[in-house]
Amino acid sequence: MTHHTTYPQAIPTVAMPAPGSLYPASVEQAYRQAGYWTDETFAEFLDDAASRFGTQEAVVANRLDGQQIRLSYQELNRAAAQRAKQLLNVGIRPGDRVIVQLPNVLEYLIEVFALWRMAAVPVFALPAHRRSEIEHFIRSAGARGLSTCQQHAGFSHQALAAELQRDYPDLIVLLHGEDAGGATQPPSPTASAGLESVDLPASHALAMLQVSGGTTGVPKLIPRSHADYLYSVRRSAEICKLNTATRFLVALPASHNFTMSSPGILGVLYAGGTVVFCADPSPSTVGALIEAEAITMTAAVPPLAMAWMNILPALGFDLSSLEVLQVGGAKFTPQAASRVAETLQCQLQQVFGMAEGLVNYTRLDDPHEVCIHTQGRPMSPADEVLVVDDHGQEVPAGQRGHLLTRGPYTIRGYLGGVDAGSFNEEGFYRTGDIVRRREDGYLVVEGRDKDQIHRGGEKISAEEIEDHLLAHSLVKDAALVAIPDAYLGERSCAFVLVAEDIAGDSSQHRSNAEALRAHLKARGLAAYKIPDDFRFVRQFPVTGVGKISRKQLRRALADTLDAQRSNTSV
Ligand code: OOB
Repeated sequence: MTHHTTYPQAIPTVAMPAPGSLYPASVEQAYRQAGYWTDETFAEFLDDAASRFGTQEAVVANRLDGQQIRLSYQELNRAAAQRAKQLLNVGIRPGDRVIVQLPNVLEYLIEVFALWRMAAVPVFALPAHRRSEIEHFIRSAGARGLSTCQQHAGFSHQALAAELQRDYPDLIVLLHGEDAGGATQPPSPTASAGLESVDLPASHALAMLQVSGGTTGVPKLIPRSHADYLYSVRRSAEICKLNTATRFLVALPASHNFTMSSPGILGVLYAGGTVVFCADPSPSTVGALIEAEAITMTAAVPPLAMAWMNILPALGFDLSSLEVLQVGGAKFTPQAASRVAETLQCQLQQVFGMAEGLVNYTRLDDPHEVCIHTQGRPMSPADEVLVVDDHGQEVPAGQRGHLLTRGPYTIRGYLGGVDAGSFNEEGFYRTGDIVRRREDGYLVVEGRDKDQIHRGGEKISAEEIEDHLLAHSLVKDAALVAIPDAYLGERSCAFVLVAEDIAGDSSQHRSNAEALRAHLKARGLAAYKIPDDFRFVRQFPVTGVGKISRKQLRRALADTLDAQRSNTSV
C-alpha cells in the first residue's frame, strides 16, 4: 500500500459507480415495490423537513468560533442553500467528492447538507484522521475538495491541508473558521451561482462515501445511495420512536455512521426533533448540556458510556429528561450494561451496526434481559442474516458462527469493486463478526474473525499498521494484535521482528519502541493507531502455510500478561 510518489501529483480520476449499478436491477425493483426505497434524496431532505417543521428548532451547536447558535429548520435549510451556492462558486461541481473533516460544530451540518444540495458526494472522514488517511481518500475517491477547519484538539488541520494542496495542486481546500474565508481559491468567474442549474440526483445514485473501520491495509470507502441510506434513517427513527419532542445529544464524532444514521442526526431531523452538538464528550460538558437542553436521547461507545456512568452521577446535574442511552460500536459487557439504569436513570438501547449497512437494535419495549445480554436484532424485515461455520454451512440457533448479511441498505461492494473476501457469490457481506443468533432472532456478538482491533470506539486495521512498521529499516516483520483491556475493550500490541538481535535487552527495547512510535507518527498516522505496546521477538509463530499466526501471538501475550499478573499479586 505504500506508494512512492513524487509530488506534485494530479488528483487521480476515479470513476464512481453509475446510478443503478450499486445493487442488481431485480433487487432494486423488489425494494422499491416493497416500499423500502423511495424517490427521496438527500438533495431535498432539508427542503422537505423545512416545509414540514418550519420554525421548530432543528439544531443547537457551537460554531468554530465558539459561539452557540440555534437554527430552526427553515434557517438551517437557508444556510445550507446559501453555502451550496458558495461551493459552486469556488468550483465544486455536482458529482465531485469532497472530504469533510470537521469536529462537532454547526459548520459540519451545514457543509454536509450544502454538498448534498448541489449533488456533490461527501466523504465522511473522522477528526482523528491524519495525512495517511486523508491522502488515501483523495486518491481512492478522486476527491477534489477537502473541507476542514484551522485546528482542532491540538492538531493543525490547516497545515495538513496546505501540505496536501502543495502535493495535489488541484485540490480545493474549504477552510472553515475565523477569518478563514471559506476557501483558499478565488471564486471561479465561469461558475454559475445558481442552484437551479444543478440536476437533482436519482435516488439510486451514490449519495456519500462512508469509511470502513478498515480490515485490510487502509480504510475502505463505502458507497451508499440516497435510497438505501434514507431507508435506514426512516426505519431507525421509527424503531427509536423519534418525534418532534426528541432532543438528541451528538457526543460521538458527528460523521460516524452511528451518529449520522442510527438514528442519529439524520433520524432526528427526519422526525422533526432537535440535534444538540456537544463540543467534547467529557462527563461535565455532557451533563451540563443534558440539563440545559433537556436532552432526551444520546449515544456512546462502551468506553464513553462507562466514563459517563462512573462520573456523571457525582456531578449533580439534573439528568431527568434523559430517556434513552444508545450504546454501540463495540461489545458492551452485560456487567456494564446492567449499570445504565441505576447510574444514569435512563433506558439502555444496544446498537450493533456497521457502516457497510446492517444495523441491529434492541427495541425500547424489549424485556430487561434482552437489552442487557444481546446486541439487538436487525432493523428491517428485509435484512437477511446468515450465521455460518468455517465452511459456509449455517449453524443452528444458539451456536457461534460468522455473520453474513444482505438487505435493503447493505452494500454489495466497496468502492473499486467487489472483492471475494468481503462478499460471497450471493451478494452477502461478510461482516467479519462472530455472533450467536438466539432462538428469538436476537444477536449476541462474540468476537470477530478479521484482524481488526477495537480500541474503544476506534477500529484499527492490523495490516495497515504492519505495513507502516515494515517501512522502517529496523523492522523485518510485524504483527499487530489485540490485548484485552478493561477500559478500552482492546488495546494494541505490535510484535516486531527486528533486524538486530535485541530481543530481551530492555534498554534497547525502550529506544526501539520510541523510534517506531516516532516513525509511525511521522507517517501521519492517527494517534489511536500507534501501538500501545511493543514486543521485540526473534521469530514469529507460523501457521501451516507459513503465515504469522495471530492466534498464537495472542495466546503468547495472554500467557505473559497472566504471568505478570500473578507475579504482581504475590
Ligand atoms: C459501527 O460501525 P463501524 O463500521 O465503525 O464498525 C462496525 C463493526 C462491526 O462489524 C462490529 O465488529 C463492531 O464494529 N460493532 C460491535 C457493535 N457495534 C459495532 N461489536 C459489538 N457490539 C456492538 N454493539 O461501529 C456502527 C455503525 C452503526 C451503528 C452502530 C455502530
